Parts: sequence; C-alpha cells; structure tokens
Amino acid sequence: MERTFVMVKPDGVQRGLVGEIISRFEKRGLKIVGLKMMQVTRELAEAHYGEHRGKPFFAPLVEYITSGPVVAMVLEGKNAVSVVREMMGATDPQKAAPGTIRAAYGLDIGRNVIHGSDGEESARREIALFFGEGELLSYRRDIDRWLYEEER
Ligand code: 3AN
Repeated sequence: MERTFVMVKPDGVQRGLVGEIISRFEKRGLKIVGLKMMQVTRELAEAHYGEHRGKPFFAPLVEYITSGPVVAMVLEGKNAVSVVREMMGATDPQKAAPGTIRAAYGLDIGRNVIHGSDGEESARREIALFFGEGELLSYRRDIDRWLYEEER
C-alpha cells in the first residue's frame, strides 16, 4: 500500500472546504493514517517548495501557504499518489478536469485549495517534513475487504 501527503491549503480552510475534501478521499476508500491542523512556518514552506525557489511565483507561494492554518494529512491506499493527483486535477483550476477537487472549488492557480505529492519520492520527503514517526498510525479497517479484492 502506498502513502501520499495531502494538504488543504489556507484558502480551503478559510472557505470551509476541509470536511468536503476529506470526505471525497474517505468515500474513495483512502485510509487516513495521519491528520492535523497546523500553521506552516516560513522555514517549512521554503523546504516544502524548495524546487520552486527562484521562480517568479516562489515568494507569493510561500506567503500564501503561510497565510493561515492548513490541514495536513497522510492518506494510504492502492496507488494513493496517482489516485490523489487525479482527484485533485491540474495545478491550474481553470484547466482542471470537471469533477476534480480543483475544478469543483477553485478558479485561480495561486489559490488552488489543495496540495498532493506528485510522486512516491516526493511523498516520502513531504511526509517526513510534515509528520513525526509517532504521528502516523498503522491500523486495519474491517471494510478493506470490501474495497480490495485481495483483502480477506
Ligand atoms: P502541484 O501543486 O499541482 O503539484 P506544483 O508543485 O508545480 O503543482 O506547484 C506547487 C504550487 O505552486 C502550486 N500548487 C501552485 O499553488 C503554485 N504554482 C505552480 N505554478 C504556478 C504558476 N505558474 N503561477 C502561480 N503559482 C504556481
């Protein structure tokens, strides 16, 4: 089973979308193994978005992500990274496919509501940045045998 890092960004929190967004992932069958509300510090923001340092949108991006509380989570499931990426839609909500989270709730690339890791390696890196070992739980769900054919 794969794990991925997901964050409801400050705009999502302010607009009251946390419940609806988490609900989409839960209904899909993804398992929440870590969940917390937090304020992202400038240091954490710059580490998280390190690959974008030097780009014109880097400073506003750090401003945005530190502008209010976020809800950070780790989701687990079969191909969780790509499943979440598909559910989020394109980075620019204007280009996101209908039915995706960004298409449903966003209009502006600089206020795109949600973050999700873009690969297994970034998932590992981002989970370690945002969560301590003791904050992630491993547990069984009785419904997993109704979600996965190979579960018994
Ligand atoms: P994604 O969040 O879809 O993985 P990335 O990693 O390319 O997208 O970009 C990280 C964040 O930087 C995006 N979520 C968005 O908020 C912001 N961003 C990316 N590209 C742009 C851009 N061209 N203009 C403004 N903001 C951008």
